[in-house]
Amino acid sequence: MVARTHFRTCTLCEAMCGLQLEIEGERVVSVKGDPDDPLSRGHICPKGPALVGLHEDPDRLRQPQRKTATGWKSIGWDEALDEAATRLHAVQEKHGRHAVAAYIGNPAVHNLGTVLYAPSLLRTLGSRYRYSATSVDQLPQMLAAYLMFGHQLLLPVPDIDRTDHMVILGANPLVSNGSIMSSPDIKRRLKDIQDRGGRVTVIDPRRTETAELADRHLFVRPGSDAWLLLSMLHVVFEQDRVELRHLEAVLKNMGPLRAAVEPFSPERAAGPTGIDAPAIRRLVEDFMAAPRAVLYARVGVSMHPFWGLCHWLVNCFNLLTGNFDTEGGSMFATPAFDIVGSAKALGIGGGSFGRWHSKVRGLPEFGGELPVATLAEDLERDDEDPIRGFVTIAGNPVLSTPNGRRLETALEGLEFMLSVDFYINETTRHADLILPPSGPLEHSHFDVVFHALAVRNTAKYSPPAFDIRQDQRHDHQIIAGIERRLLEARGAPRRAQAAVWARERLGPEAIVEFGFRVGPRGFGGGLRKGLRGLSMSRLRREPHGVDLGPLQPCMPARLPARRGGATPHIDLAPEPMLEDLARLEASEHDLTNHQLQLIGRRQLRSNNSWMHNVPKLASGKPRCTLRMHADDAKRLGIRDGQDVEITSRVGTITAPVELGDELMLGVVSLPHGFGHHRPGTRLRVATERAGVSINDLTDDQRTDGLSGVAAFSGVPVTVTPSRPE
Ligand SMILES: Nc1nc2c(c(=O)[nH]1)N[C@H]1C(S)=C(S)[C@@H](COP(=O)(O)OP(=O)(O)OC[C@H]3O[C@@H](n4cnc5c(=O)[nH]c(N)nc54)[C@H](O)[C@@H]3O)O[C@H]1N2
Ligand SMILES: Nc1nc2c(c(=O)[nH]1)N[C@H]1C(S)=C(S)[C@@H](COP(=O)(O)OP(=O)(O)OC[C@H]3O[C@@H](n4cnc5c(=O)[nH]c(N)nc54)[C@H](O)[C@@H]3O)O[C@H]1N2
Ligand code: SF4
Ligand SMILES: [Mo]
Repeated sequence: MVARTHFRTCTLCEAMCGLQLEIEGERVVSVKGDPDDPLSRGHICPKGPALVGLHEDPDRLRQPQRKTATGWKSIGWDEALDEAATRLHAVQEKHGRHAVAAYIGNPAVHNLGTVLYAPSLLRTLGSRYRYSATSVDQLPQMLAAYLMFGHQLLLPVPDIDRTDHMVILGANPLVSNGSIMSSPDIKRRLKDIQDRGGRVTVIDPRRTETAELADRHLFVRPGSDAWLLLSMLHVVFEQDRVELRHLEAVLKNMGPLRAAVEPFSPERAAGPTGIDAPAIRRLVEDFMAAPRAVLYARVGVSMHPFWGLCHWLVNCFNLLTGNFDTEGGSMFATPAFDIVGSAKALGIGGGSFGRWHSKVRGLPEFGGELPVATLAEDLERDDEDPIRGFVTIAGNPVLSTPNGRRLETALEGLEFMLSVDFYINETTRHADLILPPSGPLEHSHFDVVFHALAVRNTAKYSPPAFDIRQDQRHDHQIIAGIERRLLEARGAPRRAQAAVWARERLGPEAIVEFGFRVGPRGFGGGLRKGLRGLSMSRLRREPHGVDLGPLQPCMPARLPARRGGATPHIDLAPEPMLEDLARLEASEHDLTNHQLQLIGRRQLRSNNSWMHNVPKLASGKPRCTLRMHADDAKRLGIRDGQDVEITSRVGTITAPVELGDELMLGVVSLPHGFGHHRPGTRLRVATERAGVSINDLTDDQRTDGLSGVAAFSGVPVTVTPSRPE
């Protein structure tokens, strides 16, 4: 049997760990961290080796599946792609262009084929009803980037390898392995901060795994972070400690920002946040005293009704304390494939906000899509402009978006639903046709997204570990295949059809190569030197990847030209943010006057909703438990380990309770991505440990008033001991 060693990037999370696979014939016999990968330096987590479980999973689909009266039936690819295009076309012919909605899930950004090909299909579909996991995730960060810097993809990352004080707000990177901060081996990187005399502070309603490692942990009341951030900026102004460094000339609206934060003293923020004023002042003092410091915030402050404000304020705090675009502060990656520079060519664009609004609740469009919290009510509409067709690519919105029960009912009313996915899961079971792409070891990869969000500039290409069988297709082939047939069905010009055909034939590598040639424009000379000679053929010769060095200052050169001819600048006080402050002030007393608040909890062996079918990851004691403070439990007459009923405005679920002292009083926590008991799925391992879905409790009507993004965190709930049957 032929034995070989294969190196590749793990695509399961944002850390981009280098993997070293030993392969004998058709079998992977071992998976280890690749010590020569310049970013991950040998690190992996338990999910890396689980790629093999995914590869070998007997439940993973390889051939197109058509739903029939007697169950799923395998069909050929030509027939399947023809059917997909014909039926989408028929729905649009009958009900109009906007009658087909689409949802793109999280793994789509971890897959080169979907990243590069899906935007074009969406453009061709031409519907304004586009949704994605962005609006249950990083949209507020993109909104802040769009309004402040002029480009939705200019997302700063913490320069963790050189900072002296890192403040982590609403993120648990020890478990999530870092997000909008690709930083494999995060534990070591955080310990290195401490070893060089620096400190780590965590601000979180739960004493998380990351908080355990930190030098300081502050409990913060869920949903109150905007108060905290405003008061932190208040202190900077009050003490006259604003330090602008090299960006002074491009910063606009300092006066309005100063006026906006004036009313928010730490003394006032103490009430809503639950953090006393001296602790807030000390936090800011320590931050300003550190030679290099960075404030980093992630989904914990992106999932409540004021998350739009938070990421604006985080950027302002780093900017005003002189920790922006400087070593050890909040910086931008300058990747070989510059997704910012290439955004237009890829059909992604620099951003847009509020060009249209959802029909039922009037939530704003962002970057061409609507908040997914409106998906169910949009599908339910029965007016002159109904949605009757639906496409999902790499997503499981029934488990991952608010009020999943309402959504799954709405999916039943469609005329045609198409899913590009390799599992029959809680969402795709509703499809009429499932087109399964190749698995993660069967396709090539170059990370155009996460190289751009990494704490160090590197570049790496992974060829497929295994060839696909004759009867399999890659995501990019499926997506381009549908698009080309859709154009054909519409009688589009031959030129347009030929362009899609050419892209399909060329494959994603050719587009990456093109990206290397055209980018990166406007960067400093040093970076250009590092990139000289970078090409697909060089990357193919360097299986561990290429190191392009630490993050480098790149501002203001990288700021894009503004609409209407305004010069590139950084807006410290965008109008929509200032306007939203009134809503925040009006909520001051709601926060301290609540019942129990439910928050989420990511787990190391889990990955949103879709890795629960790999036996090695699913084993161990059940993880879908409600964590609660023992004092809250006592008050409510709840015993450790018993089943409890958790009730919100939209539903009730039952889960076992685990007591401890790691949660703030009044806060309970449940992981997301479970609830695999729905009938009709083909997830034999996951179904055995089904758990319950937190998103049967989260409320589609509870959104951030600014961006319309789902407010998963801090959901008001009641918890009662479960009545025995
Ligand atoms: N309550 C609550 N809800 C949450 C969150 C939370 O913290 N709390 N987190 C939110 C966040 S941050 C996110 S990103 C979303 C995720 O939400 P989704 O993206 O909707 O859900 P996933 O569980 O990632 O579903 C991934 C799907 O993609 C398929 N898939 C995997 N790889 C590929 C591939 O290469 N190609 C194709 N075509 N399909 C593939 C899988 O089989 C699975 O069906 O969930 C959100 N939901
Ligand atoms: N193992 C594993 N890794 C993952 C994933 C996974 O499902 N499992 N998902 C991936 C995805 S899609 C993403 S987006 C990233 C997310 O990466 P992270 O942002 O690091 O995600 P979480 O671990 O959910 O951390 C959010 C933290 O916010 C806290 N929190 C909740 N509400 C509030 C609040 O109101 N204020 C504050 N300050 N904190 C709050 C929670 O207690 C939690 O500790 O992780 C990725 N990595
Ligand atoms: S940390 Fe993320 S990238 Fe690294 S092995 Fe685990 S899942 Fe893969
Ligand atoms: Mo996410």
